Amino acid sequence: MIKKYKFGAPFETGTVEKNINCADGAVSYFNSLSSGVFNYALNADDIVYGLGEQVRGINKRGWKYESNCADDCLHTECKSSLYAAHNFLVVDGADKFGVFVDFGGNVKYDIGYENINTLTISVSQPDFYIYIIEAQTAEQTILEFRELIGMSYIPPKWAFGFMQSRWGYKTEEDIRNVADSYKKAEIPLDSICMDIDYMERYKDFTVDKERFPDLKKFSAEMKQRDLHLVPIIDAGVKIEKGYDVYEEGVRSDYFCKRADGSDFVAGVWPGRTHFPDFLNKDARRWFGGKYKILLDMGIDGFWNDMNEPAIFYSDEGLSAAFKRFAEIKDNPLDIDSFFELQALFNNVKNSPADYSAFYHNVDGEKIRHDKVHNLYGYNMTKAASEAFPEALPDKRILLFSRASAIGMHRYGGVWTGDNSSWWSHIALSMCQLVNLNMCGFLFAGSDIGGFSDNTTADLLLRWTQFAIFAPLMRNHSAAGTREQEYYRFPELIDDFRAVLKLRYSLIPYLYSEFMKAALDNKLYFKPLAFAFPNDEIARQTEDQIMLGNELMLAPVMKQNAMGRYVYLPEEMLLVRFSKSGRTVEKLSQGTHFINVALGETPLFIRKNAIIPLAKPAMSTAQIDASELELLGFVDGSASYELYEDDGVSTDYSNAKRILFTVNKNSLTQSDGRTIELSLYN
Ligand code: MIG
Repeated sequence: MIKKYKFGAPFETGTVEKNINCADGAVSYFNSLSSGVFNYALNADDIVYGLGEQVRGINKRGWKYESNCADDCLHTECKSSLYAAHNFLVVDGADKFGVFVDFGGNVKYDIGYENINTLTISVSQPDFYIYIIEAQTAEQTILEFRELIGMSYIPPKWAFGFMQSRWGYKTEEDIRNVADSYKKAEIPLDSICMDIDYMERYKDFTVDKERFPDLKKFSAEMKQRDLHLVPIIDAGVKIEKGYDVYEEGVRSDYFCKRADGSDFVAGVWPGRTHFPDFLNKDARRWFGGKYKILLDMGIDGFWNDMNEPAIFYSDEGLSAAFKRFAEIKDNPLDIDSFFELQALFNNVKNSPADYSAFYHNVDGEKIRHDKVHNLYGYNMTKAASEAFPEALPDKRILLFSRASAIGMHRYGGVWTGDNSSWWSHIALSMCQLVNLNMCGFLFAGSDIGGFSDNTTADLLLRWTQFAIFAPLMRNHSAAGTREQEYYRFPELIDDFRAVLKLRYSLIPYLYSEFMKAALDNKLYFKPLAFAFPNDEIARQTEDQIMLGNELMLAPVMKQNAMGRYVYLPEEMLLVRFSKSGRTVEKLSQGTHFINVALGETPLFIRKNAIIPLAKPAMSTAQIDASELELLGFVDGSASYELYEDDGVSTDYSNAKRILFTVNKNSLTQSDGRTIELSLYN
């Protein structure tokens, strides 16, 4: 059951797709303290899920969070907001309900911080909607919410292949080298990302002629090798005379404006830029149409960056800082003025003052940015997504974004931004992916190996052993850090090859799970608590998660650990995959210490469950699903529904769903393809 409450005159965010009548009276479950502030008394054992891409655990209790899309590259526990604003929470206890705050500005969530027993939601403006979703279980609540917000974005099938990226590939030759090195290492690969250096002076929709003399030809050369190029698009448009995107935007009033009507200036990678007004539908159409420039060169995937939007500096911020600097520079420095001096230019970045200094034009209405701040990246991605069908009808285009709000889940996926090469960030990515799923973001992944800081071979390997299960699987790193393509680590190359091959063997399964999650409204990843709601230990487990109905993942996430404790809510089959093949072991319900050597990927299969495995291939296009192995733990009967389609068209009605059923040791239902059975009991 869903109840909708209206406060003031809300801005229509476009997040909710279903029309629901507004309810009268107070918001269920909550006490309203003052305008926009709602309290809920938590019981000691309530779990609070949600908030999508955030810091900390799967259970969000014990911290205060904020919806405030921010370009922040230090993802530590003390932060309150990263790049996204996912205003959906689920309380799972004696009460079971979801709450969604439909609002584009700042929302604060104190989930047992000030008072360990109180959940407080504070909406920064008086105009918003709140939805309360009630169902029998927490999972059901989430699925009802997902129905409310519409179907999740579906990428092309090749996007489930491995993606290599690095901020530092500058030329065609750099990229060709990456492709060649992967080929030589016999490690599968489907795409290579192009970071900001492909552009001419960081200008959107331009290609640097020296570095990429003929991108169309180059992308065709890569396609020949089953490789897709995925360029980055930044939000800010460089101010430069003669640059058509800039000139058109100025001429048509498509940029965000200051209060006085002039175009707002933000310093980002290209230097001084204007921000396209993605909340203006005409500007959206215009900017989205520009992606065609690259689509026409054979590009079929993009990542949208800097769309919180990130602001390194504004004209106003810089001059205020210079002015203050002039005032204090001749004063004798005491400790306070020293710190003021030190902070002066740092604070110019992403400053709140700037976010309330520019305006959007929404159907003629002027709206101050801070009131809709969290909808900016969402609408940038929507702009691209809505324009794709015009350029390429009926074709799926890969699209993922850094900033997002719920609603954007219909238009693109997300990556979790600039994480670090820290062991704790494997675990963080796991928690983020689970909560992202609840908010509709199924196509998601984190920079494998870590973006900032230097990775190590073992970190990269352990991280990959988890990340092969994420829909978006990308190794990406920052300029200046240790190079972390898999072939850079010859000592472990056979292990990397084995884990990547495992990813490709799993693609028929992963793709089926993803497509069923999107089309049939299911979760891809979920916490153990959803599969075993009455199991107290399962409810508290945050370092193991479920994938589909078949698998439990329990990766090793600690350095130098050659194993880990695993909790099994029921008997399961442990399969360890490595370069020397695989071993299989039945484990009883309870806690076990399992040995997991550095090169081993552990996987748990539930009882009476089977998964399909293909022979490994060097690209998704080469996966031959006419021969499959069914690997399972079966002492009665088990079945699996495989989903297959052409992987590129947006018409899913021609997809095939094939049910495989096994009984003890024999296949009782199939579609006639070659099946090898590996069933254990
Ligand atoms: O200010 O384009 O999160 O993935 O490599 C940094 C350079 C800008 C941030 C993105 C990251 C990307 C980087 N970008």
